Amino acid sequence: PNVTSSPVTDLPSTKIDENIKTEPLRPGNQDSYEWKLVWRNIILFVYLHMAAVYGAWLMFTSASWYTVAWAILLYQCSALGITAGAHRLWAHRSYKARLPLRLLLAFFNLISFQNDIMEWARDHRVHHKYSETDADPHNATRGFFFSHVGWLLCRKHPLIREKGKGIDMSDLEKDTVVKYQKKYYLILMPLACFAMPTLVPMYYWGESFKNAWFVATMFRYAFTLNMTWLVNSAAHMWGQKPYDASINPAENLMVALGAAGEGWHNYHHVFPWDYKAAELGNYRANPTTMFIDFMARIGWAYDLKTVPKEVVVKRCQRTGDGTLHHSHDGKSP
Ligand code: ST9
Ligand code: ZN
Ligand code: ZN
Repeated sequence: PNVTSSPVTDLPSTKIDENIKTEPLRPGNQDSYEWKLVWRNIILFVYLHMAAVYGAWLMFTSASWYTVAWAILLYQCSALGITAGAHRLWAHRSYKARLPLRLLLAFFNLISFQNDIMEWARDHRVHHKYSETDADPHNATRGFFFSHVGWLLCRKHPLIREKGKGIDMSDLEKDTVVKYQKKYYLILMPLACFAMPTLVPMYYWGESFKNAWFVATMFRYAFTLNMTWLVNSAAHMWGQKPYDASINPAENLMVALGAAGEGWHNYHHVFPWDYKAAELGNYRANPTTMFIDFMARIGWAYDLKTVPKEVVVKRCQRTGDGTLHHSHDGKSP
């Protein structure tokens, strides 16, 4: 349909504060506060990625298959700590979780080391509210590299802090699990992300320190980080836009596959409160939804929020790029 340019003003996810929608930064035309490099981070991330390449080599040449399986398990658990935890539960409140599930997700989240839940959720709320502006921590209009990892290598744009102050975080301040995860983060995170992943293979199946460290810890951590970052870079650049053609976030199957179901990013930016972070059923490349549904069955998750199909269909007709055609049988496709 030819509705791609119609203004979108009815949804919080796409509401952009025109006051702060500034020129995207261009090379050679940056204000002096931009690209204040943080060398500590650059050095650590260069080491991490070199160690991860070595770990990938060891994975095929000398590590035990148990260690490889362990790395895969850690990837899946830490992914859930981000997707089902920091993202869909805490940042978006798209469902509610009882204490045991919150504890489990907070623990998984520590394995992923992507900053504490509070910091992650605040950055993410700012990202949705001020998408593709200087107040967006990983503003994708600054290019693939910046939105992928560059934003973690330099000082934040002052607008992030300024606009971030206005974000309501009171719900998370009241969550004791989030509070304690933050309070003890610098003790718990190194244990969960680095010590435990390395020591378990050494203790339980006699793996060498070298294999355990480079495969289960360095490679697994770098891999999980990059899969997450692809949501900010690739899924903000490439893919179809059936729900809103006027925004950058897109439906990207490859990203969904690597990021436990978080690649359906056009839908997610239009309907961020949907616990599935995607429209289509059948768990299409969406293990996180499967996990939340399972938790709902055992009563640990409840109040799962979603969007009625009619609302989605209308929105597609109004603002989508016409790449998705809904069937009219009343069932979800
Ligand atoms: C990592 C995070 O990798 C990845 C997040 C990805 C998000 C993806 C989202 C996509 C959707 C979900 C998909 C999930 C898919 C998962 C798939 C899994 C397979 N509002 O930070 P500072 C304040 S982390 C309000 O030092 P600098 C702040 O409170 C990797 N205020 O800024 C502070 O105030 P005060 C590991 C804010 O100095 C002040 O500003 N971690 C906000 O510019 C300064 O804060 C790292 O590498 C806000 N939003 O430094 C660490 N933000 O002084 C990386 C900040 O009063 N971080 N403030 O306390 C750093 O080293 C630094 O933050 C920095 C910026 C160098 C990047
Ligand atoms: Zn996004
Ligand atoms: Zn989100």
